[in-house]
Amino acid sequence: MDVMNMRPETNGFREAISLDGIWYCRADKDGLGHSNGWAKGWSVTDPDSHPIAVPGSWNEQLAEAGLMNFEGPMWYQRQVRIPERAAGADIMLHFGSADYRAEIFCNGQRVGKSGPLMLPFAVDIGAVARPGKIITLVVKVTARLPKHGPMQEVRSEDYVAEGRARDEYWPAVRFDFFPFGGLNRSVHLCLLPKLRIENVTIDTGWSGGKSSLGVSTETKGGSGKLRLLIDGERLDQPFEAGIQARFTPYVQPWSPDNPVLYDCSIELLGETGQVLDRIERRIGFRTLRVEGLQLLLNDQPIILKGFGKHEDTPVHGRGVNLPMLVKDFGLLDWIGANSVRTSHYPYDEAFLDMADERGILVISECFSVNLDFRKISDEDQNAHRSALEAQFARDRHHASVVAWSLSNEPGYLAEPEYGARSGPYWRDLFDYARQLDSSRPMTVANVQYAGNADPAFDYCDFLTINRYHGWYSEPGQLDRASSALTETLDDLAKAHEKPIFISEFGADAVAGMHATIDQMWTEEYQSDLIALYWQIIAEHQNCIGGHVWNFADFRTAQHGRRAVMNRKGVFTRERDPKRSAFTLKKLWGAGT
Ligand code: GCB
Repeated sequence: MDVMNMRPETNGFREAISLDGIWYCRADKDGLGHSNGWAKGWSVTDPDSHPIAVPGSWNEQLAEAGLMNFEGPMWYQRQVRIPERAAGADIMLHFGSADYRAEIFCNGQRVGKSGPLMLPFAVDIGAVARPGKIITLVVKVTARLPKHGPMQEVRSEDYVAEGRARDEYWPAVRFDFFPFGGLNRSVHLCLLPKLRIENVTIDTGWSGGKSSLGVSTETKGGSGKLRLLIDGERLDQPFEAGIQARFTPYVQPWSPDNPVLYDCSIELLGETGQVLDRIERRIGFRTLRVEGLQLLLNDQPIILKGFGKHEDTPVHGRGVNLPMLVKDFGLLDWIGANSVRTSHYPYDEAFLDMADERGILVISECFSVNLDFRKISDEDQNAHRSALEAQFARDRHHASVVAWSLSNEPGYLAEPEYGARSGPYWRDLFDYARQLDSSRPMTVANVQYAGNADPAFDYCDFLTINRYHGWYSEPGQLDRASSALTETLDDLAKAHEKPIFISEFGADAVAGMHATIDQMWTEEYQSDLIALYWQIIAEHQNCIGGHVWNFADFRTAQHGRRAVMNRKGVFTRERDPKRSAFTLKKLWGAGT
């Protein structure tokens, strides 16, 4: 397995061929796929073989085939013709992600597996793929989480160990988002030069009226000098692989008001100066940093206005849905938002490309949810580190990514015995994360029931809190919710000289439900609660903004607390506005 920070790209030196389209899949309900030889492929006319769109989750696509709640393994197959021109190239497969885990087979031979969850990986298929020939590509995907990872999962394995039926519980209790399975992001066949650029790190900044650019590049298959071009213009002398080259190009800063991007090319040069390989990225120059109680973007104070989101759309599930991506950015603009947290996992890179272009400030979150300090092990912590490495490697060159969230709602801190474990855990993890990237603020989203004394706060650059006064506590009581929130903010402000960001607040509203009183689940209650929170955020000296939970309604596992979906969306799952959307549009200055 290769954790690739190398995106599939096509230029004169490398080629990425899309394998998106209709594949075939087969549910392995009895775990007999291997013994049945499915790794070699199967006849797609078999009655239990289904056509399936990639990218896309299998759940809603194949609900009528009884696979809505299927947790995997699901076997995918398609034929791939390896072009004649692949001769002399390294032949790789690149997956945007396979959720949550996958093993890859070519002509029946196992060629690799996925890496950190919800992130890209690549496998070298050169040993099997022959130029001019067709291969049978089979991918075994499971939506079950691994045994170890930076999340608390109520693992179906644990239920089985307790003697209960797996199906009795799955997927009812996993997180508050549906565990959509499948090849949710694009798949590419990549032809790469044998001597090539790998593992590029690009960091940009803007402060004191000056840009900064740090680039480090490794090569594979040999060495050579490298050259950097911005918008086609060469910067300085060629530089060596493996060291960080620093530049201060004459450019304009990137910001939400003026999201200026530049084409950055890195070229690998041969002995006589000829170009052997090239990679291209769109980059922008900006710095987000904390000073006192403020958040400064390019040295100017900024208030974050926006949402926590999910990758969740009808039928696609967690699969990339480009028309909806375009619409969502249109709606962010319409409502006057400037910021999004990629709750609760790294999103498809197309989201970050669009955020770069549209000037949206992104807090990029690691897939770490409900970390359970009662059960935490070294393996879990190692998995957390690897997840951060892979996420930073993929995302750090994006101008829009201005902060990292290392985790959402680590739990059980309130129990003293477990609370004691979390301090050292965060100290080590923040240290490690800052060694990887010291250029951005870092934080962890604290859960309300863990209280205000979270040991993670000591290591956060700004405090991040998810609060549901007026919903899970003080239900239906906006006055009490208001005092409880103010008290929380004052407590935290007293204990820490740091800015505070409310990364989640909101209320469920079923579109079309109305009332003249403070009635939960109505559009009026959701709208009034959001307006109340925003007033408190705007007035509190420590507050650097807030994200409403959630941008849109999203599917969850079935649960008595959920009416099919989590209805905290300001837009419905289809993106129709609820009353709160118009309220926010006014509050965020985007007009009426
Ligand atoms: C939270 C979680 C989020 C849930 C939300 C809710 O605190 O971070 O994943 O969806 O609450 O609506 O319960």
